Amino acid sequence: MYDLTVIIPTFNEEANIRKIVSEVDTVLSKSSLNGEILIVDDNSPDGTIGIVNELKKTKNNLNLVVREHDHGLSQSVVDGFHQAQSNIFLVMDADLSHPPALIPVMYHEIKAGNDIVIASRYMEGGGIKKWPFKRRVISLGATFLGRLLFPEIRDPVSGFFAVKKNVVEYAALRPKGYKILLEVLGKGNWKKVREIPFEFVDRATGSSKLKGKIILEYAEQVIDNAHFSWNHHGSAIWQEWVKFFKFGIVGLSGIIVNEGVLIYLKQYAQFSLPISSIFAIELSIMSNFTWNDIWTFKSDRQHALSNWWQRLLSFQVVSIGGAIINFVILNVLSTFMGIDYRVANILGILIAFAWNFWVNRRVTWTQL
Ligand SMILES: Nc1nc2c(ncn2[C@@H]2O[C@H](COP(=O)(O)OP(=O)(O)O)[C@@H](O)[C@H]2O)c(=O)[nH]1
Ligand SMILES: [Mg+2]
Repeated sequence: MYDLTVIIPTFNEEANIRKIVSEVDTVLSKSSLNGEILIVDDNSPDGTIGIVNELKKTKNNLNLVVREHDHGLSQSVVDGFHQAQSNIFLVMDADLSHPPALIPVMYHEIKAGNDIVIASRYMEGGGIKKWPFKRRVISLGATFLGRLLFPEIRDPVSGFFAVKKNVVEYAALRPKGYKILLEVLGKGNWKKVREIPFEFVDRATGSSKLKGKIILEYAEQVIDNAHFSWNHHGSAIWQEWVKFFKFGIVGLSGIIVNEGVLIYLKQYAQFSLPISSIFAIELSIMSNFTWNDIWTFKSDRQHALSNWWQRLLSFQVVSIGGAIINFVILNVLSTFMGIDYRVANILGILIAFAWNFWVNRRVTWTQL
């Protein structure tokens, strides 16, 4: 039994395969890890398979799976999960975009109790080198969609990650397309995830296999994962729906506070309308904050912005941003686009609500 299995999916990587295998092997032995290297190849017509078979003669920790059916990157990785001879799987590309030096770091993070460790491009210290503008836009779009499901995870579509066997062992993965990590996050059995930064370097040789069809498959996958969560209430996405729902209830309660305070101050305390309204709005923000802090995001509170004042301030600022969004959408849609102001306002409220939830989730009450 190995300490970990480095799973490398390949398709036509004859120009890179020697180098990646040797670099991974060096890192493993330098860090005294008894690691398996598992190449999962989709029956490449180039020299990849021949080279791996030749390397296998001198490296007995190197294994090869050649797939002949159901061609695809995610499918290959899942086959790798099933063939691996260890309890920790680490997935990385063959084209040297992912630095092998991070392997021991990720391994130790798993050993330290994390279920999933993601090498992230989109966090401080991470980045992407030498990527054409078009690739950046596609990647940011995919990341944004992924973050709608996992607001706290900065790079939910990274191709470089490690995972404990029991996270994926019985998971109903429906691998398709490129983004196997999203599938693992959506359907795997996990509690703790950790991200570490890295700089992605675009391949120097060979060509990318990313095509338009893969983008469509990704959109399908996001919807499938959202749908899956409706029947699996232990999943991270379901927990997110619950928070979204609670946040909505709190928002509705804020309307009552706002209206009640307004009527009280105006009618009984005889304040002017603007003054009454400012107090009413502010009190409803405070009340919303309190309910969200003790109810909606109860489980995130101890890890979130540690200081109560910081959370309150952050919530305030986000709420003001939400109010501005509401205002701008209402006015732009009704004044310039001729949309009925009542409809425009509802749209404004909904978009401001989504903004409030998402930004607060990622800033005010985030665990990371
Ligand atoms: N087994 C298998 N590997 C693939 C397939 N498509 C891409 N890969 C491998 O997956 C990794 C990432 O692919 P790449 O084309 O570099 O994607 P990019 O970095 O997003 O442009 C590389 O190691 C490829 O060889 C596939 O259909 N099957
Ligand atoms: Mg690549």
